[in-house]
Amino acid sequence: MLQSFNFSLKKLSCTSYRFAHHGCKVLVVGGGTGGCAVAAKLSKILGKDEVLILDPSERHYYQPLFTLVGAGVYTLNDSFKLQKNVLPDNAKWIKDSAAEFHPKSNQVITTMGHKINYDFMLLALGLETNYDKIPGLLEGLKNWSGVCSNYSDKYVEKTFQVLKNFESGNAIFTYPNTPVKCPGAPQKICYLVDDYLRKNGKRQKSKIIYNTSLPVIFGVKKYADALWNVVNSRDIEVNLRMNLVEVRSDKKEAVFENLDKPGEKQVMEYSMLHVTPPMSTPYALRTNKELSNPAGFADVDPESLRHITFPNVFAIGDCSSSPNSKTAAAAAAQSAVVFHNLKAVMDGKDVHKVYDGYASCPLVTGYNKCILAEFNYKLEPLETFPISQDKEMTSMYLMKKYLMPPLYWNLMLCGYWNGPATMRKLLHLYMK
Ligand code: FAD
Ligand code: UQ1
Repeated sequence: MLQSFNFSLKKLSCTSYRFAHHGCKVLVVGGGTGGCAVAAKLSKILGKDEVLILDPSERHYYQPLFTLVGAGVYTLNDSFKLQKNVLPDNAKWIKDSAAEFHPKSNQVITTMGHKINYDFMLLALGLETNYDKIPGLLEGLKNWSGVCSNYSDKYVEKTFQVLKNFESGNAIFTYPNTPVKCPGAPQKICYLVDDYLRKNGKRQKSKIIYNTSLPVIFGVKKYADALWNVVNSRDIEVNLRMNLVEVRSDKKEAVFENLDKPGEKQVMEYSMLHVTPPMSTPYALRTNKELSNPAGFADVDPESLRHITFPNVFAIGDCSSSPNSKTAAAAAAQSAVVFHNLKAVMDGKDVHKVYDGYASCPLVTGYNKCILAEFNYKLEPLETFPISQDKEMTSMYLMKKYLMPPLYWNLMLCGYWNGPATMRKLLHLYMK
C-alpha cells in the first residue's frame, strides 16, 4: 500500500498555479508542542524539505506558562516565540490550516484551497477552546466584568488585572464538561488567587469556590488526597459535578447546572469568575469520521499511537484518542514513541515502541509551592524524583518557573526531550 504513493507527488510544489499542489514524505498537521518536537526529530534524519508542517499560527505559545501569566508572575510576551524561529530549519512550513482530510488518497486540502499529498502524516492539531458555547461568556470576557480565563492568549492577561482589582466577594473557578488540556490548570489559578488575596489582606473579605464538572478533584488518588488537604486547609469550597452553563455579566452572575440532577440550576454571584472553557479537537479533524473516533479525537492505538485504520498516519498530543491526561509532558513522552514507530513503518518494519500513558501536571498551589503529579495510563503515580511527590514543594515550583521554559524551547522543540523517563530510572537506581 505504501509503495503506491512513493512515486507520486513527493516534493512536487507547483506554486505558479492559483492553488498550489505540494508533496512531501511526512506531513505534520499542527506545529505546536507535539508536532514541532516530532518534526525536529524527523527532519534531522530525512533531510531538507522532506517534512512539511502545516500550521496557520504566527506565534508558538508555551501554554504551560499561561498559569503564571494569569497570576502576574510572567507576561504574555514571555510565553511565545515566532513560529518561524521555532520550527526546524530542515522542515518546510506552510502557513495555512487543514480544512479537509482525505486519508484514503493521502491528501489534505487547506483552507486556502491548496492540496498536499503525503506518504506519512502526523496529526498534531491540539484542542481548541470553545468560549462561544457558553451563553454570555464571550461578552463577559470582552467587557470589564471580572470574567477571565487563562486558557487563551486573548484573555490570560485579564486574569491578573481582575485579581489586582478584586476587593471582596466570590472568586469562582470553573471546569467544563468536556476533555481539557492540562486538567490541573483550572485549580492551579484558584490556589494562586487564594495566596495572592492572603498576601494582600483581602482573603477575609472573599469566598473562593472551585466548581468542577468532574466527580473528583483529581484523577489520581494520591494527589487527590493531597489536594483535598490543600482546599480544606485554605478554606476553599469545592463543588463537584457543577457545570457552568451561562454567564450574566451585567448582573455578575454565573449559572451552573448540577450534572447529577438534570434540570437543577444554581445561580452564583461573583466578583471574579475564572472560566475554563469547553474544548474540542479542531473542526476539520472532529468532523472527519475516517480519522476520528465518536468523540472527535484521532483514533489511534494507545500504545503505538498509530492510527487504527490508516497505517501511515500517527497522532500526538491533545488531539489523540489515547486516554492520557492532555499535557505537554505527555506529548514529550509520546514524541519518542511516535518518532521510532513512524521510522519503523517507513523502513518497512513493525512498530515496537510503547507509550505507557505518562503525563505530568505541576499543580502549583501558591506563589512558591507546587505538587508535581506524575502518572501513567493506570492512574498510578510514576514519579521522577525519589521522594514522595504528593507534598507541596518550593523546589517543584522553581522547576516549573525557571527550568521548564528553557527545557521546552531549547530541548523539547528541538527534538531532544522525551520526558523524564531516563532521569527517573537513573535517580531511582542511584537512590537504591
Ligand atoms: P498545541 O501545542 O496546542 O498545538 C496545536 C497546533 O495545531 C497549534 O499550533 C495550532 O495552530 C495548530 N492547528 C490547529 N488547528 C489546525 C488545523 N486545522 N490545521 C493545521 N494546524 C492546526 N502541559 C504541561 O505539561 N504542564 C503544564 O503545566 C501545563 N499547563 C497548561 C496550562 C494552560 C493554561 C494550558 C492552556 C495548557 C497547559 N498545558 C500544560 C498543556 C499543554 O500546553 C498542551 O497539552 C500541549 O501544548 C499540547 O500540545 P499539542 O501539540 O497537542 O497542541
Ligand atoms: C515535562 O516533561 C514537560 O514537558 C516539557 C512539562 O511541560 C512543560 C512539565 O510541566 C513537566 C513537569 C515535565 C516533566 C519533567 C520533569 C523534569 C519531571
